[in-house]
Amino acid sequence: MINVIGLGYIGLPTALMFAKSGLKVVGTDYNTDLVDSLNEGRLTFEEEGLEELFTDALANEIEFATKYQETHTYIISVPTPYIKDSKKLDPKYVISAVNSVLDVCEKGAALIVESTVSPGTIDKYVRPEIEKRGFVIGKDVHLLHAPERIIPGNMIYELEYNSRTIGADNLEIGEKVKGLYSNFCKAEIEVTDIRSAEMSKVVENTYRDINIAFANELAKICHTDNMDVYEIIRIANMHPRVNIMQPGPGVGGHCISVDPWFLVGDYPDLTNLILTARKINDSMPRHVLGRIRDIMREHSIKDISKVGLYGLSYKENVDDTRESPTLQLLERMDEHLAFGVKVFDPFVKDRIVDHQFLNFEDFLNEVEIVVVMVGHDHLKNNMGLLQDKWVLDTKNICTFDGAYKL
Ligand code: SAJ
Repeated sequence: MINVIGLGYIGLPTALMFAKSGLKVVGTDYNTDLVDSLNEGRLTFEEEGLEELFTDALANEIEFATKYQETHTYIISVPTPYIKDSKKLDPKYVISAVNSVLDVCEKGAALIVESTVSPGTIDKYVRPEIEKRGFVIGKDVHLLHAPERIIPGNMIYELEYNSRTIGADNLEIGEKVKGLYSNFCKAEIEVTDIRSAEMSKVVENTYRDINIAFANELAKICHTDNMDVYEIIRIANMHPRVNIMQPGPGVGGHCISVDPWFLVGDYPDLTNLILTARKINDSMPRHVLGRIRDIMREHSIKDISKVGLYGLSYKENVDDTRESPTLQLLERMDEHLAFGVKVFDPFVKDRIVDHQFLNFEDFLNEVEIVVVMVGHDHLKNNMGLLQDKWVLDTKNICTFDGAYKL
């Protein structure tokens, strides 16, 4: 039996995939409401293909509990936040999960940490914690790191078809755990040491952050001299060795906007490029604010409550609002300015900010300027409704003439 610890955006789909592949799975989370909801057959977030996967896993008798199970395989997928001031990872949830596992696990159990951690975290915090409890690693328990690579919006497909990395203390246990993931993962699985697995995961997300920062910097340059950044990127990308990403209102989510800070926090003297990229991406909400002010001035709109932000999630077609550019923008607006600005997101069904509308047409009725912060399909399918508004399109999705760009 596999006990998956943490039933959030990564842990839940992973647990469901193992169950679908025919293994006995219990998913554990300390959040009673979440566990109750899953036991009553209700999913806790939206994701393409998740409903079907949930149905298949239920048919294979997956269970959900708040208690850790006595077994030989644990997958730990708990949050790894970073401490805002020091930019370092806070390992408290991983440590607490590992301790709870040690309370119940069978001799020789595999503890597989899936949560993204900063390079060195396992040696620095997890290993000593296990040893402190009197367990011999490699004999009483095995410690592994198997970072996930799935992208929200395409998670279920990517669980099956993305290659993966497994970090282990020795090849034998690494190969065993590779065999376990092969139950559902059809792509290559690379076994390496734990430190390399930690580092490669953080490097992957940092690479993407730096490339988005380049696109965002280009957007600012092009705006200054009235050039079309999208046309320039399109043409440049026709070169066989150029692949520039898309500019946007900022970089959100719990991965790309967080992981590079682990490197900056640990290697402050060696991370000029990484830090600059972070700063550029973090500056985008402010750039959007400047563009909103330009448009208000141009059309003599003085009342900020006539501005509507479309999109609260961190990217298209997901309901996850963690570190979202819209929340960053609202934070950056001083109190006076934030007062009255309207917000709508079809995926965010609870009110989480002031002046948030739950109905698109009510939202549109209140505003003269619509700022497209997220390119949800919902908006792409309702473009016609924007025709009589001034539109600032930070995602380059508007199909009509006259929308303002970043
Ligand atoms: N974004 C841009 N321009 C782009 C692409 C993205 O501005 O061209 C923005 C998005 O709008 C969003 C942010 O970047 O605000 C991050 O979104 P994303 O789609 O790039 O990535 P995530 O955070 O959803 O998922 C990433 C993925 N990592 C990589 O592609 C290297 C995913 O594979 C990881 O599993 C995930 O982080 C994670 O959990 O670490």
